[in-house]
Amino acid sequence: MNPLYDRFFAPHRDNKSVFLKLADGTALTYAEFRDRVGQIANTLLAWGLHPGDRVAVQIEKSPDALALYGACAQTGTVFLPLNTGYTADELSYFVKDSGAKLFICDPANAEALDPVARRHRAKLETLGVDGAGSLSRAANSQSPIAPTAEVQGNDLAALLYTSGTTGRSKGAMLTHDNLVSNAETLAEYWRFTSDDVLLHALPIFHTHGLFVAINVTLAAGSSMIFMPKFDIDVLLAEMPGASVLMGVPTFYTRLLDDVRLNKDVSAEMRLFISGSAPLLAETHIAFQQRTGHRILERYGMTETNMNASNPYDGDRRAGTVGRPLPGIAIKIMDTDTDTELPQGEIGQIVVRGPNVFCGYWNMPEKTAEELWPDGFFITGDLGQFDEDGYLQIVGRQKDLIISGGYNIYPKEIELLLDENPNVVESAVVGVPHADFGEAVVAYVVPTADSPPDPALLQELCRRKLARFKHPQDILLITDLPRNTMGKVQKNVLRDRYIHAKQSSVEA
Ligand code: MLC
Ligand code: AMP
Repeated sequence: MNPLYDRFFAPHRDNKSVFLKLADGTALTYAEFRDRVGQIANTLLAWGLHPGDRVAVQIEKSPDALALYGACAQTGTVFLPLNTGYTADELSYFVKDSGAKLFICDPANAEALDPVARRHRAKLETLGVDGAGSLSRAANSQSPIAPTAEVQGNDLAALLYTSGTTGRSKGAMLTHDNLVSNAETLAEYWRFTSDDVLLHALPIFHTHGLFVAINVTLAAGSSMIFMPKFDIDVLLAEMPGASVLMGVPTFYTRLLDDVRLNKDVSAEMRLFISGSAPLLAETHIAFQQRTGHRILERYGMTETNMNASNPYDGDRRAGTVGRPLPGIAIKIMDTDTDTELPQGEIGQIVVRGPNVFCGYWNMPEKTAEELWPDGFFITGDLGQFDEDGYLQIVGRQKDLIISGGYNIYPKEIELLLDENPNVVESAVVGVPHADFGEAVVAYVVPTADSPPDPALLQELCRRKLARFKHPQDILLITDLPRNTMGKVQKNVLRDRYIHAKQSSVEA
């Protein structure tokens, strides 16, 4: 038995229908894709990988990148996808912490990442787009028929790192059963069939673009228009030939900013899905007015896959994420007393179901804190249920910024800024951003004698952190505002920044 491979890859062995429509106008059938999965699986075996070994990958979006995911499933190895924007410093932590046996990167980065792989004793191989790289080359001479590793439903299929409030990233361990159960639930809930054509413009190193988009497509045998990245011109040009779009809210605000979005261009579409960050009710309403489509908003996270969704039939309510998905329980808890709150009251959202991960890699204490013995996981999000059972997310208890659908933990940036000898302390906050929803701003308290140069601090961030984490502003401040408990009042800093911006615009 091998739940992920048996369910999503093996059945397509003789399936001659199209799996991927590619940017160069070519297409890949399911059968061709499954053969490629087999060739890459044989390559992993030839390289000495065993079930349970971690395969860390930082690669661009390509058919072979997807086939590598399938090959990890088939060989029982653990797929560890990493954001293509991460710097060598960031990657070093993931390779070390996971104990990855194999690290696959883009050929263009191989030289720079060789020291990282050597330091942590990982074998470094490459995979580029268009068949470049040592993995693709090695796979070309392998048989498409590979042995399928015997794994159980509770064995690990993937390790996805999510940053933590302490600044240290945590590896969320996702099992075969987690991934299979959630994709099957979603495919049915959103009525996916083999007639569907999904517009795939998301990155494939996160839950949204990988497990939601790819697994749901594989589960239903649908096709995908597989775009290298979000590109508004390509998206609008392809829309008449597609039926579903999955996107973060920035996709929808950018579409609305484009006059070419109208009822005609979206006439063949049956479903627009949004998630990963809050979709403003005004975006939902404007989209409906322009296209006649009601965006279906859902709620999920790395540790749990998808938890709640607006209905396919029935009322899709703007500003809510719908009801718990079938088989998934969601409760609203009082954070002080750990008791469940009645409908209508705001509290911490906790989730239980076959979708919920089995813990953080090598972090038993952290796992025990957030994953209770009764199976409920503390999401760190705050919400309330309305009288019809629709969940509304009203805020976050965790200190987190979401920019264009990417999560940024302020603590990670604060720790970096605090390393500068001329910085006493710092506070990083999320401020409204018209395109990305939120942007990063850092406040820094300088030492009395020699204040740091904000330009040098920016340079430090550029060197150490992925682009999407860079502060748009770094500002000096004499003291951080604190409440009576001594906790930094980030809301005060946020308001101060917004107010200063407004004043400068008015002036
Ligand atoms: C790009 N930039 C960003 C950014 N994306 N900065 C902050 N936040 C982001 N998300 C930077 C670029 O490097 C560039 O810098 C500048 O901003 C302008 O870039 P752009 O060309 O306009 O951006 P683009 O490449 O079009 O990307 C925007 C985007 C992309 C929204 C399409 O970020 C994206 O695909 N986001 C999806 C994230 C996602 O998949 N999240 C799912 C997580 S899973 P410069 O220096 O070049 O000007 C999860 C669970 C769940 O959350 O529920 O789904
Ligand atoms: P990640 O850790 O990248 O998986 O991000 C998960 C977080 O994204 C959740 O805990 C929420 O805070 C946020 N999120 C996901 N979907 C939504 C949504 N529809 N509305 C608001 N926040 C969301």
